[in-house]
Amino acid sequence: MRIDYVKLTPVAIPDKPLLNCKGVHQPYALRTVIEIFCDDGTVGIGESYGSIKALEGLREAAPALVGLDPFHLNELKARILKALPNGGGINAKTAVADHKVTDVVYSAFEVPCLDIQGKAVGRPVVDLLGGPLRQEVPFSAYLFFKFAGHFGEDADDWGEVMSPDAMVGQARRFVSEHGFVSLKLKGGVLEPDLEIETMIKLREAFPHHPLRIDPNGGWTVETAIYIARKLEGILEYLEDPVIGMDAMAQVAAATSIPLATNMVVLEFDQIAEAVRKNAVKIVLSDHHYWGGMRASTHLAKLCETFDLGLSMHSNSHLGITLAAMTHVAAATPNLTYACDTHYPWTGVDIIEGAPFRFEDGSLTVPDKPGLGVSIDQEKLGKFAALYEVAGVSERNDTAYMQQFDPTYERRVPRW
Ligand code: GKR
Ligand code: MG
Repeated sequence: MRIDYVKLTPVAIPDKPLLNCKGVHQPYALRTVIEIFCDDGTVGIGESYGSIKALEGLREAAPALVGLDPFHLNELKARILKALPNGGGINAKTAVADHKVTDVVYSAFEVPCLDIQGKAVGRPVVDLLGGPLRQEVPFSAYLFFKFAGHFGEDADDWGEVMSPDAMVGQARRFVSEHGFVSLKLKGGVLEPDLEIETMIKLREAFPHHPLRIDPNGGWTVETAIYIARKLEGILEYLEDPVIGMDAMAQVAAATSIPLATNMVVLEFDQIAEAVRKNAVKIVLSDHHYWGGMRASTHLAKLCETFDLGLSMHSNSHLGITLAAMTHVAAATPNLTYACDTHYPWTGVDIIEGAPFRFEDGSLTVPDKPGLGVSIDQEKLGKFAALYEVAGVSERNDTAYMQQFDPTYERRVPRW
């Protein structure tokens, strides 16, 4: 079996005005949908970032896949490294951390190759990763402060959530609609005392739900230590309170709350420094940038070796990504925390049939051959058309926030 050709479709998917420490989500989140066609008619699918640099990297490397045996993932990596000799990162200047284009492109093409392999041998992808250790994968609710509606538009059905009490209401809806157990708050948005109050109110409303807060490095070391002291005994972990390995180590030394990260440990060679400096206790995996689904299971082995916990990161995404996340999570022995997901915020999908449904906050691992999901071409066409008219090729939460508030400045840390 050989790869005949690769089709890349950038899509724009409607998003909600969700706030973080750098601004607010734009009306559309960008993704790229990948289809790999083999000479025997098998098609493998995948989903990756839609930012312009990721898309350009995918476009540049795609021709190198022609003729490749989809089981030969080592050669896939070699061909991508050769096709993208200049490497580089994919993230916009407004982002705080960056991801390597070669890792991102490899990951993006590995998923459809594994989908093809699974279809060829009649087994779900999880079996190619060593088989499932759990049939149900738990996900966490991803709580966001948010504006009532997009700029110049009416309120959406979530309404405005800009206070601790409103956030408890949002959490109640997530828990009642999806059954989520762990609750994660995107912090760094309101002033620190209000975010402390939010976490305390969430604890009162949900005494048995693990709680996390992630300000994406939006706090200074002093603020982070102040907040950590107030939230001792309340959080299961504190994610990226500050930016930089040394700053994380300073906060870690001052609190008993374990620190988690998807911002200072996002490549294998950063693990050594994190361990040496005792900067983090939990690393977030993500097959889109750690170098694929298999590499995510290798990360798990390293975490076990260094006695680090493992959780899973998410960005705005569709169901192909969710399926891949679920396969990886099911095959990872020490994924001991519920995975993040933005899926409920997206509210639309391009997969055939009904979108994924969380039961008691968990998803059942798909058991059909490959990823277990397929593309509804009509839906794909609709969101591809939206990409063409949306006129956005890069995420810029700061610029969008400036439409709401022209005096807003990007400041990380903010508080
Ligand atoms: O969607 O605004 C967001 C998040 O802040 C996202 O961009 C982060 O990558 O969810 C992510 C995180 O855990 O840092
Ligand atoms: Mg994070």
